[in-house]
Amino acid sequence: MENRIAESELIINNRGAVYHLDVRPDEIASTIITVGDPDRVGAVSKHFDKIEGKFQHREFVTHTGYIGNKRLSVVSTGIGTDNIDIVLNELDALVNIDFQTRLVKPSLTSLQIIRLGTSGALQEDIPVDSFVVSSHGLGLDNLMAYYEFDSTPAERSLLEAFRGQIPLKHGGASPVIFSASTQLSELFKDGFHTGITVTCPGFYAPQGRMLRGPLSNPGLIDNLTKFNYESQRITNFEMETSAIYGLGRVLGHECLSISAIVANRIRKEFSKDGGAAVAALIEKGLSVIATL
Ligand code: R1P
Ligand code: URA
Repeated sequence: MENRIAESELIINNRGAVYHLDVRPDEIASTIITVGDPDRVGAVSKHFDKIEGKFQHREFVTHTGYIGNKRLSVVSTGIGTDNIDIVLNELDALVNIDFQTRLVKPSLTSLQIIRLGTSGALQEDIPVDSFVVSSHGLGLDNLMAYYEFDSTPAERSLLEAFRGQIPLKHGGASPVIFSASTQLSELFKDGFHTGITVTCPGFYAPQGRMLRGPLSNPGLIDNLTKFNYESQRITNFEMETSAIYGLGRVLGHECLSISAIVANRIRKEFSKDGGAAVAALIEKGLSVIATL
C-alpha cells in the first residue's frame, strides 16, 4: 500500500506498543510532561488524582493519569538530544500514525509537550533553586542537522548574531535555534526567569567544565554569558531543549522547556538541595499544566 510505513521504520512490539517507549496509542495523553530522570516520573505522578497506567522500557518510564478531569502523561527521556529524537518521534507516532494501517492519519494531533528539567545558569542574577523558562533552545549538538525544518526571520537573526558573537573553535557544532511555543510561554511568566537556553551535547567540556580533559573552547562560558542581541540573553544550559523545540517544529507540537537551576556557573555554586528545587518546580508547573 502506498505510503505505508514499514515494520523496520516504525517498530511495534507484540503488545501493539511503540518500540522504545513500550506505550500503546490508547495509553498516552495529549498533554505530556517530559523529565530527564526516570525517578522523576513518580515524583510527578504522585500528584495525579488517578493513575491509569505505568509503562517502562530501558530509561523510558511513562505514567498516564488524571489531575481532576485533565488527562496527562509524564515520560522520562534520559539524558541528551539523541534520546529526544526517540521520544519525540515515538510520541508523535502514537497520535499521528495509525498502528493498524501504518499510514499517517489524515487529521493530525498537536501535542502539548512540557519539559520539567534541571539546568545550569549562565548569569549571576539567576540563582540556584530558581526557575527558567526557555524562550529559545539553541542547539550546539547536531541532531537537527538530520531534519529539514523552517526557521522564522527572528530565529535567523538571532542565530546570525550568535554566530557573529560566539566563536566555536572546532568545526563540529553548527548551531541551530528554535523558539518556544508562544501559547505555552504566556502561561509561565509569574515566578520564572526567561531567556535563551543553550543545549549542549555533553555535561563537561561542552558546558565548559574541565575536570582533567582540556577544553577546546576555554572562553565558552564567558562568551555565552556576554551574548546579547536586542536585549535577549542566554540564561542557562542543559542537554535537551533545542531538540524538543526543533522536533516540535518539524512534527507540529507545542513545546515548552522549564528548568530548575541547580548550578550557577558564574557564582560557581551548586544547589544545596536540588531535589527540593525540582519538587518545587513540579508543583508550580503542575498547577498550570493541570489547567491546559
Ligand atoms: C544532566 O545532569 C541532565 O540534567 C539536565 C540536563 O538537561 C541533562 O539531562 O536535565 P534533567 O535533570 O531533566 O535530566
Ligand atoms: N544540567 C546540566 O546539563 N547542566 C548543569 O549545569 C546542571 C544540570
